Amino acid sequence: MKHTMFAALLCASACAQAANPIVRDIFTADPAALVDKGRVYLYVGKDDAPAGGKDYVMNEWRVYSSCDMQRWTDHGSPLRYSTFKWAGRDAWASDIVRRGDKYYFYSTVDHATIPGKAIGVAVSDSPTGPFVDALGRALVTNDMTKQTQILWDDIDPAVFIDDDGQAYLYWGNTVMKYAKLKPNMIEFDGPIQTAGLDNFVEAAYVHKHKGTYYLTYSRHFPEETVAMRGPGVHGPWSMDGVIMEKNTNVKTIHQAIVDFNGKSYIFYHNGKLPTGGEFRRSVAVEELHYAPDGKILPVAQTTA
Ligand code: FUB
Repeated sequence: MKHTMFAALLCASACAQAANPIVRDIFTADPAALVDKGRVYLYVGKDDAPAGGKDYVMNEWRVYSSCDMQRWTDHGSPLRYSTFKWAGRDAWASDIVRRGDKYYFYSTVDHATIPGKAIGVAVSDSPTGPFVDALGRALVTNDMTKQTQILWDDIDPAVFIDDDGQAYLYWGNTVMKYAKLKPNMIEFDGPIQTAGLDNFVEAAYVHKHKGTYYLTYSRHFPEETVAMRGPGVHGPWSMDGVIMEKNTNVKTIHQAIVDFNGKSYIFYHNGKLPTGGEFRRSVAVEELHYAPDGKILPVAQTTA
């Protein structure tokens, strides 16, 4: 009850504007979303590349929240790549979940001493941070024992807690990987498994809606978002097809899907702000609809 009243008060005093792109004063990418105590929290990476830049410049994550998906409150930066002392650069894609009274933030960074991308986990008592490194080392790093080094395959973590309380982390580039998490949320419980998926590139994301499990991900490059359905967290997954077409001036798209106040939403990014593009992206959101048989219906991008 206390939470509801607090949320209502916050809602009444909310700020910022509606419509897409959600954030217009900076470039934002790789949305992650969390519904908590009557608000939806949106986590983004900040795209800091200059106009005409040739690569990502991403140093921090930012968090926004809303009670109505229209008015967004800017909560600033809850952590940077340097929150992980072992990281060298790159605040890439992330995901977040609440377990008990703690918030666990899984994030892609570049490892300072092990070549390639790595996944860290940070923890906070609040969805708006500040977050601290929960493990003091990476949860996932490049496997240096392999003859062929793939430096990009440990990116884009997505966390999912099943109804029985078991948590899973999904991630990967080219091959989707996943593993059980221990109840402490900062260690794996068992082996890392892989799944062969049609032209999988990145942005694996598992959610459950009305009893059905959904795996969405970015397929091909430039990327389109596709959806699969399955009976559980391990699949088997069956392909429903494209739910969002590729962007025109950005090759990536990176989705996150949540239910909030009786509706479903898909967050993603495009390059629709003026001077936007490949390394200057913008996060947007659309309402998502399911067919009576549970299939996710294709959704078009909208602007203001
Ligand atoms: O933002 C850097 C990378 O681009 C992310 O990790 C991918 O999902 C793609 O959006």
